[in-house]
Amino acid sequence: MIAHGYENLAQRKGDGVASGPAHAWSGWWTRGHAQWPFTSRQGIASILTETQVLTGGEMLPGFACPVSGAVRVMSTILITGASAGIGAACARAFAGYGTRLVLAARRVTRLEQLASDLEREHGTRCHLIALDVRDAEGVASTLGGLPPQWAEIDVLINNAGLGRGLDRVHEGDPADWDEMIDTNVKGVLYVSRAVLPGMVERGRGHVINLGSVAGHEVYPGGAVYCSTKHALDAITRGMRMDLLGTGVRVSTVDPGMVETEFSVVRFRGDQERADKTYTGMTPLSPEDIADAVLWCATRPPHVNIDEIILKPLDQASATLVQRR
Ligand code: NDP
Ligand code: 8X3
Repeated sequence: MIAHGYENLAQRKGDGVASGPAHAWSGWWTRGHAQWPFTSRQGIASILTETQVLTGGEMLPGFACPVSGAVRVMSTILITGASAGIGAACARAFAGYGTRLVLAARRVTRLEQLASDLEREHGTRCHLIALDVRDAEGVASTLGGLPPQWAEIDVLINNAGLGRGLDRVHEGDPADWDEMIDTNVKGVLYVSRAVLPGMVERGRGHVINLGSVAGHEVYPGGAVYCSTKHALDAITRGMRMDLLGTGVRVSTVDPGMVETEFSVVRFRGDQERADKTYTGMTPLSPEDIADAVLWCATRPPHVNIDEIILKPLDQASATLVQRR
């Protein structure tokens, strides 16, 4: 089996994709609809050696190298909103797996710090882009103008998003509504529109959206934020239908309460009010979410994880929270 995949790789370089968890001595070598598991240390080593020879030392894009340390998964992952919280945690998780990262956000200084940490800790190669996902033209030109070595995105993590306030509809500020809708809904569409054609052309790729329990429930003061996450849920399901048969996977990871800068942003810098959100309960960490995102991305090629909903043990619904 291993020899078969090896021969295909030798004959059709660049045509195959393999993936597998970094901590395990197993993976899937695939070409077209065919798949071969590889499970032995010896088998992986010989495939990798040949791959490196074929590509002049560069690993094939998307080729997973389940050998800790020396070899890397060379997929390219684009993460929006990578400057904080869940996006930054995803960057760390994927860097630990050995991928290359395109990190996007408005606060580039933060991206620079993150990239420097990842380079030092994991040897990760990062490409940083200043991106406001609300800017349709900026998104199209920035993502359309990525340098060739960064242009082939294997996994898009649509994470950038925010809530503004907890006002009742009859008291809310329309500027807050615009910001949430423009970021959480239109931003996802703009970025996906720029990235998806390449995935479809290559016949592979994965879009992972950051939804929320707010996409499944509504809570007082959350009418507009919840509507954006309900819209995102519809976009995710519609995308999966539109992309059926293209080889592109579509997933959504929908968390409950996660302690990040989300509440500080929601309450416009009021740290005391933000802290009260998590008082007396144990929220999820950004790393918990990144773990779920990485798990979605590392399933065998024929598997699509549609949706993961994860909440703290102390949270039973959007509004029912156990506090001590
Ligand atoms: P954070 O506030 O910690 O991070 C939000 C990220 O989004 C930042 O990196 C920010 O970067 C980026 N962002 C915001 N607006 C824009 C924009 N216009 N253009 C580009 N980037 C932008 O929040 P979280 O990490 O918690 O949130 C990440 C995602 O997870 C969001 O979609 C959120 O709705 C979702 N979520 C969060 C939950 C929680 O409890 N925390 C629960 C469920 C879902 P910058 O400001 O530098 O541009
Ligand atoms: C963000 C968390 O609790 O406001 O999606 O829905 S919550």
